[in-house]
Amino acid sequence: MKKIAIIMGSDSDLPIVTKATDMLKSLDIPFEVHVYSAHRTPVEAREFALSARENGFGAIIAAAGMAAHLAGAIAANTTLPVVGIPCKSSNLDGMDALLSTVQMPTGIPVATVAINGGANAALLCAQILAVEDKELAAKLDAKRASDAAKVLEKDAAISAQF
Ligand code: RP5
Repeated sequence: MKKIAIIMGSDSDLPIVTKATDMLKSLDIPFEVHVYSAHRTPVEAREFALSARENGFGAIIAAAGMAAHLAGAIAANTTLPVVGIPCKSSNLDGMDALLSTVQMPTGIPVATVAINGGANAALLCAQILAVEDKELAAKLDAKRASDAAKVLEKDAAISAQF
């Protein structure tokens, strides 16, 4: 199976990234985690992106806050799918990072999840890998069924109160 790369702009993004690593672990998907910044370590971020495909990665998650150019900078240097997580880390409640991540120019896409959406970033990468992996697709189907069953349990509990 291909690996997932998770790059964060700062170690202060780790609480959001942990939501992604927890989800990847639960699906037995191999991954690596790194801190590379589009602004503070642009050379390292670029070199990682340029070599990611030959290093066995199938998709890259990029998590950053504030002027969040990391996902776009990674995407500019690879044709692997890049999933951006805008992190809430400033006085603007994450809107700064959301717009910086999602508003990519035509030709260099970044699949942007919700502000702080670490779990969905991992699930989207899992779904990308599952296109060619029936075992992983079955795990994703099972998770959906389990999640639905939990909601129906809550429905039964709530409706019984009224
Ligand atoms: C961004 O700036 C990082 O992704 C982080 O979300 C934010 C703040 O970084 P630190 O000042 O906490 O290192 O580049």
